[in-house]
Order: sequence, then structure tokens, then C-alpha cells
Amino acid sequence: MSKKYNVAVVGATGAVGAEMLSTLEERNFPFNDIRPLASERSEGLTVKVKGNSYKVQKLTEQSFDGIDFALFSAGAGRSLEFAPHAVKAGAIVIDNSSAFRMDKDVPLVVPEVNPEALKKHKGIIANPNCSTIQMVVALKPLHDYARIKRIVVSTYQSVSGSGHKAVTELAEQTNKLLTLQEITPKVYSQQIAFNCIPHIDVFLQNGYTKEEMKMENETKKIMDDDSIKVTATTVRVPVFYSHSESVNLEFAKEISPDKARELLSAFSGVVVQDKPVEDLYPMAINAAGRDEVFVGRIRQDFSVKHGLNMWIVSDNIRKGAALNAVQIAEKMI
Ligand code: 25A
Ligand code: L14
Repeated sequence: MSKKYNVAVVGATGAVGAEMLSTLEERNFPFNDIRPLASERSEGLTVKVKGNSYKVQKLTEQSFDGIDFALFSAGAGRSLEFAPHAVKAGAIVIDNSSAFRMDKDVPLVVPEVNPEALKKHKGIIANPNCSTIQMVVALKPLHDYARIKRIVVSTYQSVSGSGHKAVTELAEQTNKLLTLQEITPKVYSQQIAFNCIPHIDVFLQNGYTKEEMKMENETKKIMDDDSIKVTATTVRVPVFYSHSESVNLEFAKEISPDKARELLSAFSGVVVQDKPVEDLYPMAINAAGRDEVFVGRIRQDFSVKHGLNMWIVSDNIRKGAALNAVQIAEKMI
């Protein structure tokens, strides 16, 4: 009989944690036991995986006895505090927070892009930021062919990235505004319904948000190339699921839109949707619930020497978080 693994999911009742459980089920991950962990708010709830019920337990330092893989998705604070205990108990930690991503001892991995980085792990493997994951999947085959010199990216990020409570906030605000009731923003500092907010995560000294700097720093680390220049503007939009990105690329050598379509079509995890005459291009509502990264609107950027523009869309909870984490676990077995 082939080996089966005990898997803990930290933040199992959150937006990403719940998707991790269903991804383990859908992909037939060879698990033996599942241990859903969350805060005491969720203690005693049950989650179902493959027809079996599991009780949600309160996360403690002792939660990881006998665990092979610990998937973390309860925010950076919990990862910093509890991941070391999981490692001590012998588990491999796959962490979806920003806590360890830029740590030089921690591989930052997108399996289609840099699986070789996994070999250097010391117990913790970091799952990149959702906006970064979908972008690097689409850029990798183009970088290998024509070397990317500079990336200018603007994101259109859905509210599910901030968890269930933000999904509820968008729905409630929309309803209230349509029925002429007053709203009080809670999850975001501004109204999100019928609006775009150029502010994701906190502002830094340099004028960028932390989300924007994650895109710059994580892209260089995953592509293992510090020479790539990246500048990002990250924007929250009133969409429930899937992030969209407008990406402008400058290459070291000539690459045509047709060549880019050919390279992207052959790349694992990418679907090219690019037939403008048929009004076919990637859209958030179609990417939601899907595993792939969708790329379209591929066209020459006539304003620079070797330039391409494109539009990249993917489900931020799946490839941007839960699916990428489970794919990392699959690579490790
Ligand atoms: O504190 P931080 O660092 O800001 O991080 C917490 C936030 O990060 C989000 C997460 O979204 C949460 O809002 N997050 C998730 N992944 C992230 C990522 N990769 C991420 N942020 C950045 N990068 P979420 O609400 O979808 O997921 C939260 C999950 O984590 C569990 N959790 C939270 N605190 C915990 C904890 N687990 C253990 N110990 C802790 N101290 C959380 O479980 C959930 O599974 P829960 O039991 O706390 O919540 C279950 C339900 O309750 C709602 N809820 C959340 N907060 C409150 C709340 N209800 C009332 N009051 C609250 N303060 C949740 O919506 C959930 O449905
Ligand atoms: O993983 O959309 O660093 O609010 C933190 C912000 C995930 C998305 C991360 C959001 C992000 C999240």
C-alpha cells in the first residue's frame, strides 16, 4: 500500500482553509487523517472531507503531533507563532501567509515555475501572494524565451482575498446602497461597492502598499532573477472571486504576440483565451472556481522596443492560494 499522510489545516474555517480541504478531496490527495484547526470561535464545528466529518480543534502549540503536512492560512501572526511548533513536531509547513516568504531559508514556490527550489526547504515552504502566483505562471514561458527586463502591472483584486467577511461586506453594501440605506465600511477603510480602492494591505514609507512590494519582491525570488524590474499598482474592485491583472512587459529580445500565444498554450496550468473578434478574453466570472490561469488580450506594446501587453485572470482562492499549496504538498510526496 502506498503511504498516506496526516494533514493539518490551520484556519480551516476561513475562505482559503475551506478551499484547501475541498482541494485535498477533489485531487484525491493521499491523506490518512485530516486535522482542521482554527481559533476558539470555530471550536467544535465540523467540516466534511470525502464524506467523513472532522471536528475543528483550537490551534495550540500541541496541535501538530503525528502531522506530516501542516497547511497554514490563518494570517501571518498565527504562522509566525505556530509554524515553528509544527516543524518541531516533524511536519512540513506550507504557509499561505506573508510571514516567511522573503526568508532566505524558505523556498517560495509555484510548482509550474520553480519546483527545484523545494529541495532546499528546512521545514517551511511559503506559498506566494495570490496576485504574484497568477502573474509568474503566465510570465515564466515568456521569460525563458525572451528574458523579461521590466514588468508594469496593475491589479483588479476581488474581495475574497480578504476572507469571508469581505465577501459578505460587498454583498451587504451593494444591497444597502441599492435600497438607499446607510453603510459603514468595516473590512476596508472605504466603501467597496460600486467603487475601486487603490489600497491593498498597508501603506509603506516609500509610498507603495505592502501588496505592491510583495509583487515586486516575490516575483524576483520565484523567477530567481533580481535583474527583472517590477512596478505594481494593486487595486481592490467590487468582484467576489478571481483577480485580474493588466500586465505590460518589456523583453530583451523580439517576441511576437503569436509566439507568446504558442508558448503560453503549451505551458502547464495556462489557458489562452484570446479571440477578440469573438469577444473572447479572460474574465473574473469565468475563472472563478477553475484551476487554471487565463491569459488574453495579448498584443504588441508599440511604445517600447520589445513589448507585449496582456490580461491575466485566475481564481485567487484556488491557484492564488489553496490549489498552489496542495500542489506543493503533492510535489513533496
Ligand atoms: O490577524 P491577521 O494577521 O490579519 O490574519 C487574519 C486574517 O487573515 C486572513 C483571514 O481571513 C483573516 O481575516 N487571511 C487568510 N489567509 C490569508 C493570507 N494568506 C489571510 N491574510 C493574509 N494572507 P479568513 O477570515 O478567511 O480566515 C481566517 C481563518 O483563520 C482562522 N483564525 C483566525 N484567527 C485565528 C485563527 N485560527 C487559529 N487561531 C487564531 N488566533 C479563522 O478561524 C479562519 O479559519 P476563526 O475560528 O477565527 O474564524 C471562523 C469564522 O469566524 C469569522 N471571524 C473571523 N474573525 C472574526 C470572526 N467572527 C467574529 N469576530 C471576529 N473577529 C470568520 O469569517 C470565519 O468564518
Ligand atoms: O497573501 O486580498 O499576502 O486582502 C494579503 C492581502 C493575500 C490577499 C497575501 C487581500 C495577501 C490579501
